[in-house]
Amino acid sequence: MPKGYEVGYDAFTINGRMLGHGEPVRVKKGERVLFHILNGSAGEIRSLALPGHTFSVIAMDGNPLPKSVRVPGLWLGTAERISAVVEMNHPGVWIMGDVGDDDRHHGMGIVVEYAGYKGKAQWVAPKPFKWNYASFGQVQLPAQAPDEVFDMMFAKDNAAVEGFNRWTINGVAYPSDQMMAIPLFHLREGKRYRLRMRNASDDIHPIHLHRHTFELTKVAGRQTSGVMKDVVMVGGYQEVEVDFTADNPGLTLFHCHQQLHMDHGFMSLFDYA
Ligand SMILES: [Cu+2]
Repeated sequence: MPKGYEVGYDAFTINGRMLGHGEPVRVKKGERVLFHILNGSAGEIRSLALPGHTFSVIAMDGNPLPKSVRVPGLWLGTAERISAVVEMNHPGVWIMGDVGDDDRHHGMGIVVEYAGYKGKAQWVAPKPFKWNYASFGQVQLPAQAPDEVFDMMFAKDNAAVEGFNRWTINGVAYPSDQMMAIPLFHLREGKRYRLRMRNASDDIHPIHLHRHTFELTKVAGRQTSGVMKDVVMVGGYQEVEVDFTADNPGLTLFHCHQQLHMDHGFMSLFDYA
């Protein structure tokens, strides 16, 4: 099958400025700096590294983690938020930027400048690292059992909508001309639900549930608990399970946060009985 169209980008910014423009982040040796990072792109997944430094992640999507977890770099799907502390213990003038050279060369970075240091900002590629949400949770403590499980299969019809891919959840593409489509998933207030999501495509989907916070319970076969989020990336051909309590009656949209996927079917509606 021919592949569908994708969107490309020419310029990338942090706080509205491309790398090399705007003011650097000015720090002093010994400081602990808390970064609140939001991936505000409509369609891009981002990485972020700062040469010679590590990130202690303390919160995801605004929810504190059970414990802080130190990682060499960050990975954020569309609309994800990470709060992380960086100990400034490696003086110099550095580029904090995307590990993808092409995106960084097109602006995705910001200069971190230590007091007393001048000159051209340096980039050093970090050692490869694998992002796994389960590392941020509690492995030994299984999540509470749900009252009901919803199985969800995400699939792609290549180039099916005027050259763009069409996306389906359990075989249904959300109709683009009907904002109030028929709800496919029904909730009862107070019950705990598990979404067992299976990605039958090779794309990564940053999945978002409106009006609720979910707990990650299984990521690619790894049990976890205690990580509360509202966006989670489901990798290509990966399975992810999340649990949530139905505690906010009303119509609730569930969708992939990749705008192009959402525009072509990747949404579904929950309602309360
Ligand atoms: Cu998607």
